[in-house]
Amino acid sequence: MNFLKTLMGSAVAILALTAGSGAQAGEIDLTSAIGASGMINGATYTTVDAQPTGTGYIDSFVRVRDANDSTVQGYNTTVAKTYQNDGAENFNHQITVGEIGFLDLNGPDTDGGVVMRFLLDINQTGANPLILLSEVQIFLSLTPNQDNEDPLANGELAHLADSAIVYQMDAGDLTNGALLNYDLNGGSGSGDMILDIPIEMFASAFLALGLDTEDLQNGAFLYLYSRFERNNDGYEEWTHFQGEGIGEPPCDPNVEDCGPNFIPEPNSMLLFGLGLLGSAIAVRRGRRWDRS
Ligand SMILES: [Ca+2]
Ligand SMILES: [Ca+2]
Ligand SMILES: [Ca+2]
Ligand SMILES: [Ca+2]
Repeated sequence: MNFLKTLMGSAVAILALTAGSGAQAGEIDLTSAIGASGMINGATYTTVDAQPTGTGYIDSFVRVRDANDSTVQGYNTTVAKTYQNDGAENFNHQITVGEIGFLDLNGPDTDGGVVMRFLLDINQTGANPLILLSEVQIFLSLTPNQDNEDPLANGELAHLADSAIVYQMDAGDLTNGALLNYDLNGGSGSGDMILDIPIEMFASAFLALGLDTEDLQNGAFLYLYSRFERNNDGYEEWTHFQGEGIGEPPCDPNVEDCGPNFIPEPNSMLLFGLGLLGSAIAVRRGRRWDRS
């Protein structure tokens, strides 16, 4: 199919939909209940239960922290301490569109619903559990692991080379934000909020970077920049749900596991390797066969 053409048509529809629904502006309050949700500039922010981790922790690709600063920011790169990203490369690194992939939230028989889904895990003190996610910028770039940390004026895009913007929370309204409550999901490593970015939003970035094949699109490096205010205590970190790359049927969470990646503990990793991995591969192969 002509993917880009489909995307552009859908993008126009989404823009019209967003404009017509009086898209929420300003700060959305997600502090009171699991399942609370709000939309900012076409992306959906939803608080979630702790994800079932077994014994593992989420396998983040960007982790931001500095216990002494109330405002922290960062994007995924292996260049340690770019802005306030954590120095650990295994939790701050390049990632591609194809490695994250897409989910189809309403299944293949219903139009739309195809998103890239991120999971945010926040860590605050019990005494001061609220934190404000005050900016999100998602870019595609041809160059991984950049290190520009120029000071950014409010609303200014991060200075990333060879890049095109996919999504900005603060586009059109600097007061946009999502207020979150650590106490809804006490503890670390299992997630507090999901962010859904519709696939249609990628179209203009693909075009701007000249990525006109599925392979090129899947190979584009994705940067997730975020900024937090009222920060205290431990780090804030992002991972993603596991979707399928462009050209594959998106993962359908109604019938299969598209959950976030976790880091299994060594003993569970062994069990996984001996048994579950084999059946998981069989299931995934079966799914592809079913749909081809
Ligand atoms: Ca669908
Ligand atoms: Ca948490
Ligand atoms: Ca903001
Ligand atoms: Ca924190």
